[in-house]
Amino acid sequence: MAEALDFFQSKEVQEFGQEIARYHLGPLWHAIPELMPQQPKPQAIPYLWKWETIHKKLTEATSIFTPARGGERRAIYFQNPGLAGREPWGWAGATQTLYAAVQLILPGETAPSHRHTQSALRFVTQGKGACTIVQGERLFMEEGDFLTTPKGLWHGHTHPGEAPMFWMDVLDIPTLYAIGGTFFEPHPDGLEAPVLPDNFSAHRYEGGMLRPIADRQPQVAPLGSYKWAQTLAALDGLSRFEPDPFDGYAVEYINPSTGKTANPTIAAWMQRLPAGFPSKAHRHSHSVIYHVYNGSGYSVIDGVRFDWSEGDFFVIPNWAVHEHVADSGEDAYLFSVNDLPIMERFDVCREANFEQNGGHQVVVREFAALLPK
Ligand code: GTQ
Repeated sequence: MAEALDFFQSKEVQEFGQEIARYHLGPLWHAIPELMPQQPKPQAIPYLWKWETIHKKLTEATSIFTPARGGERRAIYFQNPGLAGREPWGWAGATQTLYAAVQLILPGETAPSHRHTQSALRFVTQGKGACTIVQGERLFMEEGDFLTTPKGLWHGHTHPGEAPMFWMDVLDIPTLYAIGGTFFEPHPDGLEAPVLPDNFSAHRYEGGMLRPIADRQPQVAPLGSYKWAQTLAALDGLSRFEPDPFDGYAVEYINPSTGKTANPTIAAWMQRLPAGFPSKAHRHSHSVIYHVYNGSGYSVIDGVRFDWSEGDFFVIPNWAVHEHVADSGEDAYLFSVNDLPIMERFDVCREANFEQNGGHQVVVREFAALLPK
């Protein structure tokens, strides 16, 4: 080892590295530990954003951004501090593969329709009355609804209702950026005109697991909007039995015509953590973005305690050890998205239980969240 260190630090080796760098060449012997660590070493770090901060900044943004000024959508996205500023294009995702944002639309506003190679999903956090138009259908959004807009589908938003409406957007933007696969197209008509009855797909699937016969052939997004009442019913049924030791009661939103994840590249879950249930710690190679839909508690991520309450967002990077507890005396409902479908495509899914200390980490520090002034 000492010999290897001497080798890296020797003048000859250093100078050679500098010399070839002039030709835009690099020496692998320096780079290999960085390029190929023995286990995932994500640049994204565990982090948490408070709802108060996002709500305040988005509300302030209403005086800066209006649809009439252009810019497509009033959304503020999460820049993981471990990634922010590294990229020459000046933006960062919430994790290395996924982008997440909160979007605010006011009554009477319109976000023009467009389509792109990135896949998108939404989770409705607050408000009602706005709708998104996907594949010619107006999907009216209510709190707790999950909506999917896989790649290539036209989508635009409009708000015929009365109160400000907030939702979480998640897209695979960093992944598409990294592979150079970005295509984007505005709709020729601005906002796409609906051609189907309102909430068409949700009504077609009103029975939950019963599939209209026409959907025997796989479709990209036969169900556009997954209503909260049905998600809750799924969790209620599951809650009659033993919770999963790591995640409590958790369900995944699926495409009813294929049985696969509703969105081709992003998995989405809703989970209920029973009050006081001490989930066990583990880690996995996929990364997760959480949104606290309801309740409060804390997660320990790589030994750091992150306290969360309703509306907050937090990130678990790849391979970070984590556990969650709803400690307020009430169940907590956590919406989350993860990049398992991407990891599966590369066949790099791994998972490991945290065995020490009865399966619970020792807390070494508490995370201090930034609150708005
Ligand atoms: O609402 O269609 O946060 O296209 C980022 C890209 C939202 C959207 C985002 C988008 C949208």
